[in-house]
Amino acid sequence: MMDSHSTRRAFAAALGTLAVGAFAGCTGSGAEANQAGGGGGESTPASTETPARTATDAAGSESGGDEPSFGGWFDDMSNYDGVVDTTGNSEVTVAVGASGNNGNYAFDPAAVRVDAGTTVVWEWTGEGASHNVSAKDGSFESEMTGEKGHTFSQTFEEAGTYKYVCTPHQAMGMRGAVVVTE
Ligand SMILES: [Cu+2]
Repeated sequence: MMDSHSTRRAFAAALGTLAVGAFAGCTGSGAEANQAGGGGGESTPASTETPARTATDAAGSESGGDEPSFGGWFDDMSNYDGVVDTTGNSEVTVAVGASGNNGNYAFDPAAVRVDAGTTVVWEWTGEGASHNVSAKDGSFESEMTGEKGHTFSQTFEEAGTYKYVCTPHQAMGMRGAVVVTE
């Protein structure tokens, strides 16, 4: 022990601070690694933290398993804040041209949960140029307009998830979904 210790000291003295950092990182031996400070000492705890965080995140999203994933439908969207529960209402309003996605390129709420038989009314804010409401499955499609106060309605009788977009702004994140429950 004493021998290798003094040998290290000798190396350190000869090679300078940079070499001490590298050497301490390799051996990982307690006090000496801490004394070496900077480089090697800091990177080791950081790399053990990263997997711990990932595990926490994974557990978190699993516990929210009630939330539909939508297959990444709402990825890269600034205004998506989960599915808003609007069950218990026969009519639900969604703003078209709400603030979001670097302008007025959002539906608000982006995703709503409604009872079967609910009528969703999309109401145009008049902001962010012309928008429309277009179902991915083609089951409904509104006019393309920028007129403030314009509305488009669709009554959802069948349970399921209905994704829709604003055709010109879908790539910017102007996407929505109606989740219809029984
Ligand atoms: Cu739009």
